[in-house]
Amino acid sequence: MHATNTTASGPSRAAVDELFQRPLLDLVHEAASVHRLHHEPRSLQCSQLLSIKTGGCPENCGYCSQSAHHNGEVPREPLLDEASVIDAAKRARAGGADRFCMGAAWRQVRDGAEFDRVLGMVRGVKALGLETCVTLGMVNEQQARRLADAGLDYYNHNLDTGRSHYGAVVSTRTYDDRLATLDAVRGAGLKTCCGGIVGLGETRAARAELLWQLANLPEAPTSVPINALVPIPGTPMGNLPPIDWTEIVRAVAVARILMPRSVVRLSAGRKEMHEAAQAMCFLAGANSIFVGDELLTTPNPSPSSDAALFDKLGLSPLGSA
Ligand code: SAM
Ligand code: DTB
Ligand code: SF4
Repeated sequence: MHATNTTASGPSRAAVDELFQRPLLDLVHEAASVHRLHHEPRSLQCSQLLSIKTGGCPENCGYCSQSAHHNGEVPREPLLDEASVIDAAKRARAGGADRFCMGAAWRQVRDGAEFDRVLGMVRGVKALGLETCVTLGMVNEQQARRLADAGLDYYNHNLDTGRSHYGAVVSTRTYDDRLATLDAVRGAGLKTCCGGIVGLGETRAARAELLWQLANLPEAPTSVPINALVPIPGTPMGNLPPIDWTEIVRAVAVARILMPRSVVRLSAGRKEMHEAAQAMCFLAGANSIFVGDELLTTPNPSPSSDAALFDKLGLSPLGSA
């Protein structure tokens, strides 16, 4: 099945299912051991997000505040100008972020003045000495090359969930569309940032399927964001019950074991998590977070509460080194 997108060397589905069934503390212990073999366990990669074009998205992702299909859609904002993005990136750098991630509510990149403006933003943010990341929807290899030439380091494009659950989340594009964009991004020599969301009403098996797929891409993503659903009132998934914190820890731990060299980001949903649960995720191998008061359209823990947490846990943001 889908042989072009898998390699023979990755883990089997059965092996991933088995990891998910382990007693939690055994799993966390193994993940922590793997983590310490490959990473400096006290350092934390810190990315800051900015929504550069908000709302009005033609896709119908059931979790998203920016889809034009849902009542829960946030107010629309056109593509920002380059200067205000550079200002925001300077503030992010001053706050200790080491990577600046720009997100646009587009179905796909279209060549033209707006894409040229995004290329200018990438050049400007890179010139500040920050790592750069964008998430712009589907992209072809030629566009990805232009982004790389402008100084882009990472392209974020999530698989969101396992293939079997994908149709319950979005119907305006397919899993194979997502995989094709990831191929284009890789083909252009960009690093991939690719992960998913837990708490979309999926089974543990579908979560295993997502992590199996990520670990079986031709190259494991360099960065793997694990988001917990931030429920948005008025969206199809706005009323789903919150996922138990141990399932988030489990997903982080399995990601760490399956993709030992990748950076695993404890992404959306941290504001709703207890500090102790976040601490267990860091122990289980999460070594990246989003910093700053806002994600794209929803709140994130405040910089002061994060600073207090880093202090309690002995973690150092990369940007402060
Ligand atoms: N439109 C582009 C796309 O879909 O690729 C980029 C922006 S989109 C907001 C980026 C990712 O954020 C999604 O793929 C999803 O994994 C995550 N995300 C969006 N809304 C979320 C929510 N309410 N809770 C958790 N994660 C969310
Ligand atoms: C990712 O995996 N999570 C980020 C980023 N990639 C673009 C987005 C999280 C969005 C959370 C909901 C919001 O703020 O709209
Ligand atoms: Fe659009 Fe991305 Fe939101 Fe889906 S997740 S509706 S593609 S902005």
